Amino acid sequence: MKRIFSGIQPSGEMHIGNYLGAIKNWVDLQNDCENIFCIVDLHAITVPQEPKILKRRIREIAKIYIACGIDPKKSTIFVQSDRPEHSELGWILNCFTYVGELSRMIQFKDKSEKGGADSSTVGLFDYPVLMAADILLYHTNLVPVGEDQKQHVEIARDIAKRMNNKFKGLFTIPEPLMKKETARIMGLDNPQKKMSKSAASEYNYIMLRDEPEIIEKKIKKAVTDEKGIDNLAVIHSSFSGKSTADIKKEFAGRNADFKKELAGVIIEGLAPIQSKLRELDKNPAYIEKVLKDGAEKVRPLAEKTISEVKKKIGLG
Ligand code: AQP
Repeated sequence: MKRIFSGIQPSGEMHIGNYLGAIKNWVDLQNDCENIFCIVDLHAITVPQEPKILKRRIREIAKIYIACGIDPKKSTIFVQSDRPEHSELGWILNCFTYVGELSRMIQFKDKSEKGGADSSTVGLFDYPVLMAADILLYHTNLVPVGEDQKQHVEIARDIAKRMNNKFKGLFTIPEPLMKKETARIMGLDNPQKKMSKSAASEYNYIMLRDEPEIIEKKIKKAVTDEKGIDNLAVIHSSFSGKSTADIKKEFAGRNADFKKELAGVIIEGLAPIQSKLRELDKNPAYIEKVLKDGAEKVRPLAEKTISEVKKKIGLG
């Protein structure tokens, strides 16, 4: 059985790009693979976070995973910082990674654009190496991600191959797994760029907890140039199951009707998730238990990998 590992940062509220590009695909894979889904809080602190908000968001991501259909009986859900082996392996991998290859990472270029690379944290620069550690620690076969993370899975493969060349059979080489249609959901207000929780305007995204009136308002304001319409059709199709070609044909030249119908489709698609979220909000003890059990469940595998790696490279 193939092992899957993926994660989301608790760095903001979850939007439908995260859902359609990542979580929905995880749910679809859940019965055919061994699944490990992480809440990557150590990645979140690569940019400034407010401690109390971060703590709340870690639990929020766990709730979102479960509300979207990740079943803790079938899949392991845990918090990255609850397993120290991620940081330990991350450091070791750092010593087998070149500054040159990290300098080519698009996410770092994008995220450091505002303040400049010199005032970005080393953690932000090193983000892909920690992600490589997350993946390699569990001998992951498949990493389901959105397109923005593909380059990071590729560097994880490069590091693993480099270390396997030197120390035979150390790591499993992971493969990225993407659903072409939803790999890149674009911003509603700017379809040239991906939908992003850190976007400047709230009209960029639809959050999983957005109320129906907010969803209607945001869709009403969405840009409808060619790229915008393509993106809205992909969103419609992912929720309704209709093909994008049929949707575009049905609503050709009728943008207002299209937007009305689309808002309805999203509201309907998110309703069961929102209802489950409200249920989970009332049961914080259950979430704590899921996370604690998850961290215990992955412990043997994480400890085994780290001890093998240390032995092979001459440590410990
Ligand atoms: N717009 C998107 N379309 C498809 N997939 C997406 N993902 C993110 N945005 C889109 C996928 O969601 C997973 C979790 O992402 P993350 O929170 O760990 O990091 P991110 O990619 O940095 O997400 P955001 O929303 O863009 O956050 P900020 O604004 O903080 O940068 C990943 O699998 C990602 O590919």
